[in-house]
Amino acid sequence: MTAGMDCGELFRRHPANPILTAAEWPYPIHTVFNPGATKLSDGRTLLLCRCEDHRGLSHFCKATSYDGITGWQIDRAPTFQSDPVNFPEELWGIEDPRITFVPDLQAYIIAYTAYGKVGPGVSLLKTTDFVTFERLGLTMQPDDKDAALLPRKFGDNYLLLHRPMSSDGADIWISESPDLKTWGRPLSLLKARRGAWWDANKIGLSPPPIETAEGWLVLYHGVRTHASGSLYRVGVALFDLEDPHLLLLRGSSWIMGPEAPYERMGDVSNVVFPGGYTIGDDGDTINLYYGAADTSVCVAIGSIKQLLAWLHECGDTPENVTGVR
Ligand code: BMA
Repeated sequence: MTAGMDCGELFRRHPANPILTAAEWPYPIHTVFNPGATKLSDGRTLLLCRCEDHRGLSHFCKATSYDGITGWQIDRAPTFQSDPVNFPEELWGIEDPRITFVPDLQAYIIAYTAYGKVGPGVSLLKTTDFVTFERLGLTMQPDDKDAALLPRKFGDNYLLLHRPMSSDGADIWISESPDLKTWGRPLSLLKARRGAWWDANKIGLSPPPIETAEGWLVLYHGVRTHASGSLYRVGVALFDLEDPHLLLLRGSSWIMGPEAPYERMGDVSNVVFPGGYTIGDDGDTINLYYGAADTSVCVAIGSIKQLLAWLHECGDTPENVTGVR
């Protein structure tokens, strides 16, 4: 284990990228990006995409594909839209869905950003078919985003990772709920670093945590702010399987950053923003779905084994993590 060692990038971009753009959409939209993802019981990959319309407001639209790369069937109208009359927290749209299948409920729980006057907040949706949806409402008070649910209860409670803004910065927190409606016991889980680090001052959960035999792999985005704007990159940490509050390892270098032209240029340049993944039949291959430059949907291929090996080689145990205040 070498603190600060540059261990390189871990995801391979698919040559078909970008796999979805506004040009393919069956109805007028401006951009499509930051999708949530899941694999359906019939083997199809489902992406719940964030689509920005020509007013600048976002809604969700689903696309399904048998191979997760090509042949996308896209809903011919928005799949799920904001309802600002009944849910004022959605006045300016809904953004960045993350999907978790919860076996106990036999349902998908989608955590998303409800964007309203008091700022972005985390809301939850429940669905079994991605056709009809039940709103479970705002979890905690805004400003909060970048949330995903873990797929089962730990003791009596579900656990939600999220990113509240506080006077102390933008770090990842974890909160619990017995019923997905009442949330409490917020605890700081992973802190942004400081200074020149790639993940200085602002981090947030990327897709829902990936369950492995060694623990929960948490991919997170780090935001480095420069004179010319922000750079969104992806890093990785590992948390205990039985108690996800416990950090086991954290990488020091990023594992994916904007490099391809479709990531370097777009509405918001220099952004890779993963929101979902599927795991291959081998139990190892990760298809990581991400928004590129807030403009298109892309996929990059990785491996659970490689991520774990990389963390053992390049990651730091909590007492050795540097750069955090
Ligand atoms: C974050 C989120 C994302 C977006 C990113 C880059 O704060 O709002 O939806 O992709 O900024 O603009």
